Amino acid sequence: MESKKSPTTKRATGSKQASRRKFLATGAAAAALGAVQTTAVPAAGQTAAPETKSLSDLIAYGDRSEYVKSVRVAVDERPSPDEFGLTFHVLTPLQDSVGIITPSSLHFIGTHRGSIVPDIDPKQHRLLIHGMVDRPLEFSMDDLRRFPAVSRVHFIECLGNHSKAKDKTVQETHGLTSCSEWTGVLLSTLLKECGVQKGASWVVSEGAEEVKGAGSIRLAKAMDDCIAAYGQNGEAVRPQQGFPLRLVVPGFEGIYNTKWLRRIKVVDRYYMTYNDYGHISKDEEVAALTFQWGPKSVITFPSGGQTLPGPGVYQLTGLAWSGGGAVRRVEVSTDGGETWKDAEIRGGVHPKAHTRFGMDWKWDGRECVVVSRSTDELGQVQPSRAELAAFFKVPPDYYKTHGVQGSDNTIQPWRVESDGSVHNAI
Ligand SMILES: Nc1nc2c(c(=O)[nH]1)N[C@H]1C(S)=C(S)[C@@H](COP(=O)(O)O)O[C@H]1N2
Ligand SMILES: [Mo]
Repeated sequence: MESKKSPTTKRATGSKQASRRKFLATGAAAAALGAVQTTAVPAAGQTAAPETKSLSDLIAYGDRSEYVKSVRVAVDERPSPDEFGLTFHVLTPLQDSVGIITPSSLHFIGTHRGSIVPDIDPKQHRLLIHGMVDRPLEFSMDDLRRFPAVSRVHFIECLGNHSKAKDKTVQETHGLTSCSEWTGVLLSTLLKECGVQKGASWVVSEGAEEVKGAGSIRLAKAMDDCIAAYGQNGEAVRPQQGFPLRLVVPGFEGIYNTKWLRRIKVVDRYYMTYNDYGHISKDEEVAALTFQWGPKSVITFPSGGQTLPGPGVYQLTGLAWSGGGAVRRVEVSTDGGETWKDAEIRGGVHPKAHTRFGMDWKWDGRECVVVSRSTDELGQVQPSRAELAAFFKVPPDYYKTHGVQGSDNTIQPWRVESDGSVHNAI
């Protein structure tokens, strides 16, 4: 139904009027058939518009309960969609998450320079693989489905996922990461089909939209666990996530996960692309930090903006993940990092995927600071802001007032006040 479609999938000009006309037309038709009146959940920056759904629509594609209101919000620096229909970063409501899978409709949206989601007909879509290969090949979506598929659970996280002192909720501090089951063909399968030539060492991937999403990854990574994905959580990849085809580069910074994937070129060196602005640094230590995510975790309950009704037993819970592989251990401290206790892993543990942890927690009603820290299968341990400061040889309090360089995988503290309110305690 047109009125339900994300505004970002429409062209910038004339779309408002056209959709309004269509909305009025379908509304009248549905009313004549005795339709059920429901209210759409407002997207960020929009006001709720009444929406009419026919009974057959409600059967055809399910809606969530009208009592469930969890929504994505745009980052406060940039409204989305803006007056030109461009979408910038949009945050997943992690505070409401359960389990490890992000519903596709709540997956964060990351666009480097803002984009209008391209409206791609999968029948017309092609993936070209060329460059240093024996046989350059063009794959239709039907061609891709003739190769063996894999389904794997992986997180995607934007480099911009920085926790700042001004951020109030876990959606604001950590909402630029989400986790889906991705289905598609391993990139290695397709590259082998084309025959990678000797001397090739990098691949460049390109998306189909106006602001071309492109990025270079090492051939070794491309041959390892990257997926040309057409499926997300049991159905087609969502338009905002790259329909009909996206690259999933497990564990790497979000920007390498090229959406609306249309071209892969096999090359013998790193290619700078439009996206490299701000993502490459002459400082080698900083540059290294922008590639693969380190171990990370965050407590989603209790977290900023929530309120505990009073002392008593609660389930403290959160998410842990690492670009280095599977999460091996999550420790929790309820005294700001003085003493630590192992949390339980609750649910599936997948490499390079969100992993749910939890523990019974008895709150005595006194002010306290809760923190979590994860360790991955490589033995890497999530650092605190003070540890990061020591590593980079800056004053211990430096990262309370300055942004973290590169990717921010530092420990997130939440302060629970004696009145039960929870606040960001960076
Ligand atoms: N074609 C294209 N691919 C893209 C982008 C883009 O703007 N265009 N944004 C990248 C960035 S910066 C991130 S963080 C991830 C976000 O993926 P998501 O929107 O599915 O969450 O997609 C990456 N792939
Ligand atoms: Mo990103």
